[in-house]
Amino acid sequence: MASINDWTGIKTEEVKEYVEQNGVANIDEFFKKKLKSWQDVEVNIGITGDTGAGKSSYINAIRGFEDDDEGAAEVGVKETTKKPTCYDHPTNPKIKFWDLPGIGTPNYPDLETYCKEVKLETYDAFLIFTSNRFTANDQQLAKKIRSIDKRFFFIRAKLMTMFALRSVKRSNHDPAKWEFAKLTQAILDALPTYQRESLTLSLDILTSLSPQFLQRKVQVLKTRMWMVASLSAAAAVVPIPGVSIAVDLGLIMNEISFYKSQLGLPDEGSPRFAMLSVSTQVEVKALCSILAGSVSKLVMLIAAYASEQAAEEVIRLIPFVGSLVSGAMSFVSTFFFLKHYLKRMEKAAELVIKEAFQNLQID
Ligand SMILES: Nc1nc2c(ncn2[C@@H]2O[C@H](COP(=O)(O)OP(=O)(O)OP(=O)(O)O)[C@@H](O)[C@H]2O)c(=O)[nH]1
Ligand SMILES: [Mg+2]
Repeated sequence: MASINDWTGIKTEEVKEYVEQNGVANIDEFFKKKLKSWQDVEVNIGITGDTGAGKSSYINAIRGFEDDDEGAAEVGVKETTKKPTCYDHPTNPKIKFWDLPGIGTPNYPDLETYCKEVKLETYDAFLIFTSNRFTANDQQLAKKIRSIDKRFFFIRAKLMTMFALRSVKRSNHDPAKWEFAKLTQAILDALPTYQRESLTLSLDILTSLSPQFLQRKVQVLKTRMWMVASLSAAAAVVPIPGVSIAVDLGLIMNEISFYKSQLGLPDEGSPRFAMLSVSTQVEVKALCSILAGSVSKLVMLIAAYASEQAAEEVIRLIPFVGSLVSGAMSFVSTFFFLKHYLKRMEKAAELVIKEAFQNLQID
């Protein structure tokens, strides 16, 4: 069975602090909150750069707006955007694009005034729009952003022929969609870890079906596992017959169901399911069957992952687990069961993506 090296993403400092202050009595509340916290994360992206570089046009393009549509950002040849304006990401309202005024205009003649007026430090990451060549403003802006410990990347908007992108009909072949998936990944990479992980979970895998994006999801799901296992140990309600452990079955089922939606495994009977090869259908069906299947079967599956040796390692690594009634064995069986199951679901999701691509090419 696994050794200590296999435990990924366990960050015990916060738990330790909590236990020191509150004891273990309500530790389940602590983990429940942590596991849900990704839903509250909002990311503010500052769209900045020289005046006229195409910032507002770009925001319209990725939102699928024509420049003269109602609700579109105002576009123009001369110093058009006067104050920071917020626009939602088209598929994820947790990402806010802030259309900032251009730099180097009468209202914002120098960098210092600009940074102060647009409140540069309030954004989480930046896209710096440049025209054909890098200007002094671009360089100074980049330096300034780095000095406040934020990340940015350059976009040469007009070279990306956004107008061409916009005119293509929306479909799975839509290049705007690919452009957009690339942009989203770049944004993710520019964010601090916690925001990146939270945002990864809030992105819909179907809009950016790609093996890389699947990997990102899986990595984040792995970082939750030790928390789910801790919670299962803390809230253990169902004793497993024949073994002296108990786990929280409802919690485990919820997490598996979360994996299913996060990884985009289609429901049986849905059009996406019907498009899969027979062997992939069988695997997806088998994986999802435990969500509606018999409790005793699930219990036996989980119990198979109990291990004394691993339990000892857990207690060394996360001491509070040892002080819980059902303790380390519950943790271990939950953790390894989830680990094993996520691996299988990841493999199935890879097939789902691969087959979706093949279908696209046949179309
Ligand atoms: N050829 C071409 N022109 C573009 C493109 N994107 C924007 N423009 C034009 O460039 C001008 C400036 O565009 P905006 O999007 O208003 O630029 P901005 O960076 O928001 O400018 P400010 O709000 O003044 O900072 C407009 O006339 C746009 O029509 C592009 O991809 N190609
Ligand atoms: Mg503008």
